[in-house]
Amino acid sequence: MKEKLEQLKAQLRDELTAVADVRSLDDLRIKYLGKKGQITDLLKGMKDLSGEEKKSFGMLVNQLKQQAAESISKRTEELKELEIKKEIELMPEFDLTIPVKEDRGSYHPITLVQRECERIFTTMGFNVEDYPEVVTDYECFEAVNVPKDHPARDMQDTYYLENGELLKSQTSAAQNAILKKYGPQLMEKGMPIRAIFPGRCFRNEATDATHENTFFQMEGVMVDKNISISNLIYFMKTMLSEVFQKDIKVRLRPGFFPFVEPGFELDISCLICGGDEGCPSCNHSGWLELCPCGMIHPEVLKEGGIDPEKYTGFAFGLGLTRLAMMKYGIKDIRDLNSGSLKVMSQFTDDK
Ligand code: FA5
Repeated sequence: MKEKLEQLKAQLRDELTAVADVRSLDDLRIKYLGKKGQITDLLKGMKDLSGEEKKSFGMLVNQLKQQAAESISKRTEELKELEIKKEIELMPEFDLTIPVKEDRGSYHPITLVQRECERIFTTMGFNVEDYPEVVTDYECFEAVNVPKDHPARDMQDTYYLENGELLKSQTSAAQNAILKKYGPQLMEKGMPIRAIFPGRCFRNEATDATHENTFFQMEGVMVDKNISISNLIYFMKTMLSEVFQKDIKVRLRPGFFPFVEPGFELDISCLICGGDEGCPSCNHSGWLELCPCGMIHPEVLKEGGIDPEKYTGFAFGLGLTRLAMMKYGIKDIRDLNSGSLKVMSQFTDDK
């Protein structure tokens, strides 16, 4: 048995030196240390030895087993390093001075209209604000005059987290924080609050050509002394004529939102069918609900720490995703979330 042990040791040493790649080393490991390997066989063969022999021989075989494992792993490391070196030698040389192919991607149509709206409103003195997508029930509803049992909650079902927070169903969720942030800062110095806050909204609803469960809105608020509906109409008109760079047919009709009084629905004539015939993109009505708006409800101002006796303001909730549809002639809103490069790469920033 001892002879066999010595013979195995020498044989393993020779084979380890001869082996030239990592994969063959693995075969070698199986040959010696695998379930049916030669060293394993030696251990199995010990059953016929006497007690004392078993002890001394067992120790030697275990030593050999450990040495074999160590030398195989050492050799594996050596060979891996050699293989890397060989690969590096075979690599073609790089010429860093060769000009790269400038095949840049394009911006998503929603990003394009969002940036355009931000540009338009910042030139009119508005700040652009960011706001989280996960909000509390207070931010999304209660702070904007929609208490827990209000029927208007039925219009905006959304997705709830286990901790009771929710994915915001409307950018109005940021109104209260914005009023609180800018109220003391600006109003006490006699300056108006002017802010827009674009953001992704979520609603648990059936999708169709104009409804998605994930879409973008851009909220805007302006608060000062003597702000009236005419200011609201001025800003809405300016925004639309700048975005479309042409006259757009618009209609303003009464609309109910608990956070504004009075409230309006601002619709634009469908730019896909021209507004005459009606099509799936405007729900066959010729008009598209784009930007509900109104005068901020006194309760919302009060909750935001602003005295409604002294100040008034307007708010609007522009449907950015629908605006992108109209601006770029996209017939189905679902294309915008499709991730299809074929569809999305057609749009470029024409500014
Ligand atoms: C609101 O979300 C109000 N927070 C807007 C508002 C703000 C009113 C401030 C008054 C003052 P509404 O649910 O109608 O309102 O949504 C506003 C706009 O978002 C719609 O006109 C539409 O353009 C867009 N929108 C709403 N739901 C979807 C949807 N499922 N898919 C795509 N766009 C949508």
